[in-house]
Amino acid sequence: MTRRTVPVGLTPQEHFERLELYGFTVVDDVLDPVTVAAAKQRVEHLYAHDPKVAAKRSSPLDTMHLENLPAKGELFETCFLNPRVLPIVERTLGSDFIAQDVWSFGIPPGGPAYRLHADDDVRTPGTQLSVVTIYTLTEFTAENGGTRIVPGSHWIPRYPEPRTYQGEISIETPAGSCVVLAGSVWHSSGANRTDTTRTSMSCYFSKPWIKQYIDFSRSLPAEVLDRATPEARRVLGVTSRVRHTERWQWDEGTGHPKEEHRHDLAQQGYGPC
Ligand SMILES: O=C(O)CCC(=O)C(=O)O
Repeated sequence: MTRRTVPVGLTPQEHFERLELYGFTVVDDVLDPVTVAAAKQRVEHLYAHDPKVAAKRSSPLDTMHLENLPAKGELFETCFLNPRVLPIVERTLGSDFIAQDVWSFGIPPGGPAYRLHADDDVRTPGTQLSVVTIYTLTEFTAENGGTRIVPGSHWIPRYPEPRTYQGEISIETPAGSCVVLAGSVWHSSGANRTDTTRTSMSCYFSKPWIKQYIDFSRSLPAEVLDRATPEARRVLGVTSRVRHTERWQWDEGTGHPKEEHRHDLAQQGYGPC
């Protein structure tokens, strides 16, 4: 049985406290086994066949990184909205948080640990600017590349050096959990010393005024945006994108110019809506 770094059955308040104090928590059993199997099959297919994964790799030991996941399968259009995880994100970042990107990291057999890093571009100890949520599609262990972190390092007003630190741990948890990290805690994927790939899907959230890694309003196919719920559209930043018209011409709900102005705007040379 997989060891668990964080006990099961914690309340949202207890998760929030762990995140605040230690910079991480793990929410148990957030995905059922059928969903885990379907997501794992899909991401592993994409690791093998999506040319955008290969484009970022120069060795079979390099991490397999899928970006813009909601464009890559219906399952991924809502995976980042888990109702047991989002309240922790909301409590930490405020109700207007957005997704920077939804991605997947696969650590192949023999893959080395990535360098310890923090995801925020500035250090703001005591105020979180971002939260990483990593859904485990295989178990995470110290052997297979489970996320390593330095608990409490989000309180330190500088970035890590490229070395190991005392107190560093590997997060261990079964498939179907969600590892929640403060974006500012020193962390990375670990080394995979097993013969199977460590698989995950993640959403990286931030305050709404931080520029997104990807503009989902333009990167997602129209049919994906059409079937997105109001909550998904807000989290994907579709309704908080920077206007390219004057305010009175803009529909905040859709993240596009108001229908009645589109023709005139196009005539005036405004770019595609
Ligand atoms: O996938 C992991 O274990 C770590 C992910 C990570 O380093 C990140 O999201 O910045």
